[in-house]
Amino acid sequence: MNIKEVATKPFDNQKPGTGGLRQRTKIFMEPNFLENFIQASLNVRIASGDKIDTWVVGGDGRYPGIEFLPKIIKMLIANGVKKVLVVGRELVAPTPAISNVIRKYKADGGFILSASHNPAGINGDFGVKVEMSNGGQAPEAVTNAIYEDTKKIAFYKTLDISDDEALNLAEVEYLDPIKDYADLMQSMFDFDAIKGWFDAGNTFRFDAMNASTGPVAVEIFVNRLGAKREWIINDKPLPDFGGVHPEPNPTYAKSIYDFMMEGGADFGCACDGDGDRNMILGRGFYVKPSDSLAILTKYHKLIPYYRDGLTGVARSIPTSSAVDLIAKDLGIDVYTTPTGWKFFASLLDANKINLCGEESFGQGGNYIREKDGIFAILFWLNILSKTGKTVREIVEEMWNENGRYFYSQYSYEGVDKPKAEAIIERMKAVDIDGGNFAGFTIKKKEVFNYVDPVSGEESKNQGIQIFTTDGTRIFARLSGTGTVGATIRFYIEKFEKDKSKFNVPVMDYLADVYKLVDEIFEISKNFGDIKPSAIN
Ligand code: G16
Repeated sequence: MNIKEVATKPFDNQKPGTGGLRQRTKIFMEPNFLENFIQASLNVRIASGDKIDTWVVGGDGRYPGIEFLPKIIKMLIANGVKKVLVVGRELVAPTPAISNVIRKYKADGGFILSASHNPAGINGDFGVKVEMSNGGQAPEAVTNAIYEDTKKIAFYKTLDISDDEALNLAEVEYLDPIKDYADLMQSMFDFDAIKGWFDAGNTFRFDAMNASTGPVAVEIFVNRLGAKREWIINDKPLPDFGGVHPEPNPTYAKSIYDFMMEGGADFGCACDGDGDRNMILGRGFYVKPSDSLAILTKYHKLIPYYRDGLTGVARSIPTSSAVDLIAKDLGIDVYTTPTGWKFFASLLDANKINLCGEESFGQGGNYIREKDGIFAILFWLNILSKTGKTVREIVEEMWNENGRYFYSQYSYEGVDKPKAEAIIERMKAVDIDGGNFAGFTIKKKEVFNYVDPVSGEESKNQGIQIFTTDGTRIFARLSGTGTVGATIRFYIEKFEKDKSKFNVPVMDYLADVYKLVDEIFEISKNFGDIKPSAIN
């Protein structure tokens, strides 16, 4: 085959964020933008002596992934890849299913064409997640090296053949994205018990948000578990996700949220664009992702896969401390990592943990190296079917036993970037320990720096953490997944033991903490009369 080198020039906007490289779709479509990033990723793996014999390419079906596929295949083969495993003819599969393929077929790495929960289409976002042989995202050392390579790249390698020829090369194999993943889930959860829960007349609603999880959800919930077909909504994957913002939270998945708040079904749930995030809802009840992680930890023994127990659990540092109380009861370790699923990978690889999760609507385990929306939903269904309790009962019982962490995550999305960065920089530098603000006394402020307990790799400046003397915790960081301006995220929590207060609405309970954050971070002072665009 004719390998050719195509001259190219570096772009200055190819720094990978929390979950791979994300940019506006139109930027990704600029000549050589995709090619440069793919080549840089391969250069780094080749330079470090890694094998790149087998490579997986998958995606969440967003535009223009399928058009990018032949370009990527040509580059992979030209760079020495011997086998390209494409997940699904249409390139539609949830990220966790793609992670599973990498592990199952012992691939050396992969590319997932997805910008996750970001909107899709020509006016939306596109992205590439770079995956390692463990089925997890490249660690920071690798993404930093890729970024350095993008700054000096001079050419990329490709094949001198047509797109059609590339798609039909003998080296290219197309895999069924659904069966392997559905089989994996069936091997982990008690499908008979869940089927019994549906047979008993319990009602369900799953919103695939017009994205990648629809076909898998139909196979698992309807074909294998007996849910009614009409309970799976927005299940046809569309290249622009039908214009919705596919982020499963009360702000962007408002229709299923409202449906469930009005008591529409016994259990409701949704997944994001690439199926790694989930939202859990009971009849008239919303489960915060941090509480969800604590519940999964508490009930893990009901899940066949976890029958032998947990080795340890992990949460990202901005996630609420609810899981810590459960872990203490169980006598297992809790690790706290920076935001980003890639930080869990080394702990999972070393078997220090086998369950983990984040406030950003994600939980997962050691069977793959990505978070997994359907996994969390099946986990909940398994718990409901085994306990016979409702979602509300399960969560309220945990609060009654352990106390409740009132928790809120809220974001100012797409704000002026220099201003947002200046706010964080000022807070890093300022000495506020012992100071009084909005009726609170600051006990301690610190910058969160992380050292991976397995690899020793250091990740500095992962956010700002503040404790007040009354036990309130505030965490602040800039999002690493946005593509326009900057997004400032705040995470606040306060522990309550008094049961009579458990039903106070979260926003009322934490009202004075929102004011405190505004005052110390000078949000209104900088942005005027601004309201958070998403509040969970
Ligand atoms: C990605 C990472 C998650 C992380 C999230 C944070 O999620 O995989 O581990 O929690 O980003 O996003 P941000 O930096 O915007 O707060 P995803 O679902 O977008 O791939």
